[in-house]
Amino acid sequence: MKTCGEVLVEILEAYGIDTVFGIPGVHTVELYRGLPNTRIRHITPRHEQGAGFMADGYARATGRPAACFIITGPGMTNIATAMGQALADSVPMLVISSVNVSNELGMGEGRLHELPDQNGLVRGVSVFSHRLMRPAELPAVLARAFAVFDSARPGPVHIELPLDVITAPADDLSRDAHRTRYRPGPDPEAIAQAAALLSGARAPFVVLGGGTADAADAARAFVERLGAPTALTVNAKGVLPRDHPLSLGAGLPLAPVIEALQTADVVAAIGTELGETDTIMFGSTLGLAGRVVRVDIDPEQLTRNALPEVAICSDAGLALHALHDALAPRDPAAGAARTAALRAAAAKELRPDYALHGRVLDAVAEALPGVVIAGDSTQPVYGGNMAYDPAGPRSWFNSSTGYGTLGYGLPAAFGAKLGRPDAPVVALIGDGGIQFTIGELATAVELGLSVPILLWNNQGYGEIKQYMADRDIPQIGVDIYTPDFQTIARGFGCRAVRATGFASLRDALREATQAPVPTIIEIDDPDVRSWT
Ligand SMILES: Cc1ncc(C[n+]2csc(CCOP(=O)(O)OP(=O)(O)O)c2C)c(N)n1
Ligand SMILES: [Mg+2]
Repeated sequence: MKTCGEVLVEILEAYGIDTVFGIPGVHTVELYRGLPNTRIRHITPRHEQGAGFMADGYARATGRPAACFIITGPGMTNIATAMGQALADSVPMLVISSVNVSNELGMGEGRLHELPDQNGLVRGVSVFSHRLMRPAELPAVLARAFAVFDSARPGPVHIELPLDVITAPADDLSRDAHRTRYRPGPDPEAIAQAAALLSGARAPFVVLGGGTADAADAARAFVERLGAPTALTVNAKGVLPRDHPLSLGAGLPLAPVIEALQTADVVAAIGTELGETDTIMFGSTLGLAGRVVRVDIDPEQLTRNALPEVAICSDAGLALHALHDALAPRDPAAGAARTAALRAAAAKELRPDYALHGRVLDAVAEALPGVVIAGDSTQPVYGGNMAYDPAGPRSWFNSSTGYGTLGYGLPAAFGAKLGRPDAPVVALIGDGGIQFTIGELATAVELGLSVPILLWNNQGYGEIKQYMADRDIPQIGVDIYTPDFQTIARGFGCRAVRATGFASLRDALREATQAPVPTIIEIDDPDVRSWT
């Protein structure tokens, strides 16, 4: 007789889950009993936050969700931050956990790992959090989770199994996957209205968001037909080719581009929440003067940060196809000229340190064609958000957007490498951020991941130090003790080198992708300014 825990992994396999990140405990061992009967690979991180960040990196690099197996209580509080990041950036992730015995929940009797209300705690960082009360609920709740991943705005989903349910007999359950397999398409009336509005625009402007990451062809055809300058949010980077005449590249947060967006007579915002971390307008509102067309798969997102005149609730790719077909072609020359002028104006606004970060990242892309860069929340990531244009989608993502947590970049790169083993994958993280999740180096050594880790060492919490200085606030708590990362890396079994110039960086990167373990490539911030 198979238990609910055993059957669960069989159903996960039917849904195409091939990787699970987890640290087993006495409450989750029943999930492991059935694993050898499947082709699912189990990865053991060193902290549940690492599990969540790895699952996030895996999903962003591949577009497919991974699962996490997490113990009751501390496992769930540990992964909550990673779920918060995934929720903010619409990243699919399936978190399966245990919870205490169902008829004792909420009693506060001090059971091992007991929380007063685990379900309630996790609800705030998930699309939904379901407590499985009997094995028979399993097929329906997994179908619901995958309906979110396949056909809605994705995000983390949590399913918790009470200890008595995880061990309950479940042999009779169907192992079939029930997938929605469709993407909701646009209403023809809304498309007609949007096309009329866009056709009449004097100087339209397009913003593409992360919702277009898998709709690059449709996005390109649409903006070419409309002939509009097009800005990309961080999570849409690479959707238009970097040298496309209508692409504003990474320049969205720069003042001339923001101003063009704010003053355009018609704006088309596709698959974006128009959030403040993409416009770097912390605490202020974007304020669009023009008429707005929005496309989003989530109706609530259609109303956030800018109320649209035409709201199209649809998959981005399907709506872009329909809009393209409904629009009469416009002369692209005017749009291209506006784009070139905006690009030139934006380049002048780019801070010199951010321009330098862009050059460092261009050197990474030159050394490693097709590179995927998973970044943390560190200065060269902010710089890259404004100055680096990756060659394609799903190849630049970081935790400076949305939830904005530290410690993401290292495990996210490892997760991305597990999802795309043939692609060069690089982590970009600061000396502060890496200390949040540095234990995951052991995981990557164990797995033999050839991941170069660009460690941006400015001896402290540089961005916050600068922020305090700019506001005349005493710089307290930002000059932290800097350990010897070279020795630490070697102690973990990693390689460790220093980059001393652009050529040395390129060589180090190429060597690191051939190594059987991760390589820390340390870049000293003051030195990099004199790199040639
Ligand atoms: C979990 C968490 N704690 C605190 C912060 C606030 N914070 C944002 S950037 C930053 C500095 C990070 O230092 P480092 O990783 O060395 O990057 P640097 O700014 O020096 O380039 C801090 C403390 C945060 N974003 N996330
Ligand atoms: Mg630092």
